[in-house]
Amino acid sequence: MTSVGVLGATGAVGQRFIQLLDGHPEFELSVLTASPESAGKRYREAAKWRLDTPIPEDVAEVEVRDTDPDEIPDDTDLLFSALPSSVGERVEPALCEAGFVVSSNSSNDRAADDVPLVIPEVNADHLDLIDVQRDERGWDGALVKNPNCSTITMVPTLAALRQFGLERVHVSTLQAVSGAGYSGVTSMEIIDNAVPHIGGEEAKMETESRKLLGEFADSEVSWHDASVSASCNRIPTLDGHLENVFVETREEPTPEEVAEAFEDAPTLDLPSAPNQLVHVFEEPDRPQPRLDRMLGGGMAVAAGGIQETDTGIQYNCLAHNTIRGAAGASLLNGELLASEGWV
Ligand code: 11C
Repeated sequence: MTSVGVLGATGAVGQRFIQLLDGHPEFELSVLTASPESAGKRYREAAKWRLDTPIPEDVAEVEVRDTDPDEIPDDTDLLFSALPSSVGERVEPALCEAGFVVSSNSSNDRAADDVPLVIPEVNADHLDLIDVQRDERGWDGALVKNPNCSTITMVPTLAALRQFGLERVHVSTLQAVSGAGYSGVTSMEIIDNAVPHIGGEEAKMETESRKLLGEFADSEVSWHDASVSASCNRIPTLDGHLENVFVETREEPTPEEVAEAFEDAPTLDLPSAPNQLVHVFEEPDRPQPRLDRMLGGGMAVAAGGIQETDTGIQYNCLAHNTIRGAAGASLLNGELLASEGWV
């Protein structure tokens, strides 16, 4: 078994990590960290547990530690990070320098030239940037990132459309409240409302998508030159980000060819990878968050409403934002790191 830890274990994404690691066939949870206020408490006291499964018994009594490299046992093979980015930008590089491999969901450093930003089914080859990281930063450890949840929802579909020559992407999102974390929009406080702006989210979708879709060669990633513009909206859904995507391509695929490309999106033989990466619905009013977010255990992407427009193709896509879009994404990157021998 690979010995793993969770940094920032008490928050919305941290709790998902604990849930997804329970009974994992390859990973054994050995250390939990959180903010200094939680350090020293039992996990069941420190975490205000909000998920629909109980806290795993063997985790409930674990003592939460401070997020400091000295607090992490040397024999921890892999650390998952759900730290706030303001903490992650300081702590994660220090942990990598101390020799730990970190698979992080935090938004810090995602755009850095030597940090692999990875969706395993889309750009697993970008992991080789770790060699650059180790050469240039002198780290024994490594830092790998997964993208933002709204980006993960869309990019598997865009990757499937690369064969038609991606030129321009416009996306408008309808994002669940859980994306704001437990300290942000905590419940349905925005019922009977919608918020037409999510700070920084629009820019992240634009940059992260182009990095993920970029080619890796000669020790660097050349970002894809498609233009991506995003409008991000918060709606009163608990979990699951729904997105309306408009794509312009050099070739003119039919909706049937687009559906086929989605259904043929590659999958991987990793414990948390779904059997089918993109599920295509023929019903025009699907996918919907409440009905479809748990496809593939919450690790699949759903698409529907595929149609031609005057300028290209339009469709809707959906993914579970705290599973495929966050903790599950980091977990899958951890499984990829293990399967490729980086841990
Ligand atoms: C939201 N996507 O729904 C955000 C949360 O960059 O990982 C995740 C932010 C990130 O508000």
